[in-house]
Amino acid sequence: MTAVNSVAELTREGDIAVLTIYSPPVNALSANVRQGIRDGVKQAEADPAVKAIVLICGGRTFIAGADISEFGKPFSGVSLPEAQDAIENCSKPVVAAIHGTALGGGFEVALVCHYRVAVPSAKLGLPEIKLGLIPGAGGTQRLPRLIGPQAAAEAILSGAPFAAAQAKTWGVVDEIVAEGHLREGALAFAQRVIDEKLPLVKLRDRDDKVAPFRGKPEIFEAIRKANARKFRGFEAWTKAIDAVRDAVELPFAEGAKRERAAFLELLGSMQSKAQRHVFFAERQVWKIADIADDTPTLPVKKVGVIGAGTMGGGISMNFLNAGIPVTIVETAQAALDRGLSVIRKNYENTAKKGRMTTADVETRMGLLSSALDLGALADCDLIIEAVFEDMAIKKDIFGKLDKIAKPGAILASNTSYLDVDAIAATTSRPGSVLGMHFFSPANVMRLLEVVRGEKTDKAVLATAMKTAKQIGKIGVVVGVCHGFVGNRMLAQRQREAQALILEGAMPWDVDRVLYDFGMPMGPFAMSDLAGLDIGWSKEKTSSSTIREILCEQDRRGQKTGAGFYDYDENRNAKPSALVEKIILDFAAAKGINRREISDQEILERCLYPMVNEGAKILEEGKAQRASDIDIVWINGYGWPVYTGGPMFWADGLGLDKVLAAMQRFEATMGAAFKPSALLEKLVAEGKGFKDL
Ligand code: T1G
Repeated sequence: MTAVNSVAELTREGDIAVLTIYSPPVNALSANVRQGIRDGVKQAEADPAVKAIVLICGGRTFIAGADISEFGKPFSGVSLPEAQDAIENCSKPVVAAIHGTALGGGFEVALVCHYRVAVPSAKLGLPEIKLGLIPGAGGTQRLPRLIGPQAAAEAILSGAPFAAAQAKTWGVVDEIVAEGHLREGALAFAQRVIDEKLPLVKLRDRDDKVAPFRGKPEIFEAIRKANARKFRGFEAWTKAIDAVRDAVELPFAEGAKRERAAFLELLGSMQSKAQRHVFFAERQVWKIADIADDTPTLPVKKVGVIGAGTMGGGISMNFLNAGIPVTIVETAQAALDRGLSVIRKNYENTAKKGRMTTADVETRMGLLSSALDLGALADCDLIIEAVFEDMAIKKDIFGKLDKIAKPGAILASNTSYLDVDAIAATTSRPGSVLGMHFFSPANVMRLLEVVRGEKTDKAVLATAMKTAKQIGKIGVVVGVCHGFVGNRMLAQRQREAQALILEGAMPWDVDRVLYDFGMPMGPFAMSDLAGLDIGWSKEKTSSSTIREILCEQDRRGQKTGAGFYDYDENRNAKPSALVEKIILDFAAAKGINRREISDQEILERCLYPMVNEGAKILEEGKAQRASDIDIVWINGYGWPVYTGGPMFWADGLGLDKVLAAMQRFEATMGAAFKPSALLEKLVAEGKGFKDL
């Protein structure tokens, strides 16, 4: 065995050299790995006894891509293209042996090898688009030459990994070898290459898969059209399509040069910095400052859900999808039946779309039992209350659960706002109580705010976070305060949105500005979708707000065909002259002199107070880190990932700009805009939230 460097070693099996890369956790293409590949291949090539080379990785996976943590830092050492050239121009065949996830630059290294073998469980892919990038080491030029431009564009735009079997079908992988026997399989394949004198295949020389599409720009127009909506606001995707087109229209060298230039431009872009920030932020959320990663957790084999409404049903589906049995409890049979039929219908709709089989539907429904009595939850490990947002009701339920639930059971409330400590105090086991705040629709939205009570045991919190991961959620630990993190910040935006339409804007102006910023929809369209009458009371209503007036006129949102907007039969929204009149009359009655309000003012008044509230949340310790707040907003409300989330976005703007605006607004509109002490401190120190 020869050590090539600290992460690469060469061993010999007969006349085959095995170059093993071992750089945990994922063999990312750090400077050492790039150098180890180049030098290892050159050393093996120079050895006359060597007839072929196998490139394999130790640990959990083949190379999983460029080392994202190196991005943005000064480049050093051997470049990736240099390492790739050593392989592609090697005078001896190089066989990539793939397990785990060959992603991004890792896949691009495999593509310059002359052959590729993989175990069945291996996955391959080009996820660069998720980092605001395009493949930057030949992926956009070699993959189309292997599988054609449409399949390659789909793989690059989706960023989704594909299985070894698909890779074999495409010819991306030449052979699937036995699971757990990758090394032997790769050596046997390499021996065959030697014995049968198979050629040194260079994908860059292939033309048969791209030639038929030359001179047909309409193909790329179609791909652009098909993806425009999904990628609204993003930058990298059109460059990815251009690069694939170049693979069809240009010689390899020219196409590769243009790909590299586009990649480097995106690497320096704000969008890519934002999405790389989110990549690491999504991995930070699981780390809890005072709880060790290996804290023992409690078993969650059986879950109880109280309430079969929209939330209770959606919450139940998460566990059923993960194969965990659920008992759902309601107070009345009709409500229970309705809840169960909604769950079944959701699954059947998914099956109709081909995303699951009818057998899956029955398997999931088979895990679901129901009852009208809380006693049915006595043997549950985790019980999630998802009833009406009323503290008295929740206290009553937790008081009863305390007597019913088995010792050690975790009692969670799905409350969106309320004081989890007060709920816990109604039990004799506050250590077992916390909040698990799902976001509607609960079976779709990834975010789960895990509300840590004053007395929540560490093992209970760790179990809730582990459960979040198990059901495919991204869990964020938040502290007890009104609205926790997401809704507490949302309240700031809602207040300003309502004020703005009295002062001079119209709902469609506010919605347009926030939609153009990148939100999935604006606050008024969102209210219409959710229903304006949530929490509205026919008996108590007194035309005291625009919303009350709309509800009084039966304009309760999309479900009544009218709310802030008028809706046609296809639920397409359009501004309403009637609502405009209601707003003008209401403002006049209040003596408000309306004025022209700029888009910039709308944006600043809706978003800066949210950032300021986020700063207060950090000051109060209700979130562990600013990037957790970014994760909450991206995954709970659709904040555009290409801005990195509210706190990263504010850092990018410059907190001094946010502070100055808040001070301006405070001077004219009062205390709601009072800057937080943390915001003032950071600006005074010339720092950002990232420096916390
Ligand atoms: N660079 C640096 N660190 C990485 C990394 C990477 N590419 N991938 C993972 N890590 C770290 C991660 O931060 C975590 O660290 C640990 O590894 C385990 O990751 C030229 C330019 C491979 C599917 O986008 O998709 O190549 O928190 O918790 O759930 O064209 O990691 O433990 O300290 O996610 O088992 C393209 C990104 C880069 C792949 C494993 N490649 N990684 O998932 O573990 S751009 C990617 C993943 C590129 C080329 C371009 C996943 C995974 P820590 P993990 P996992």
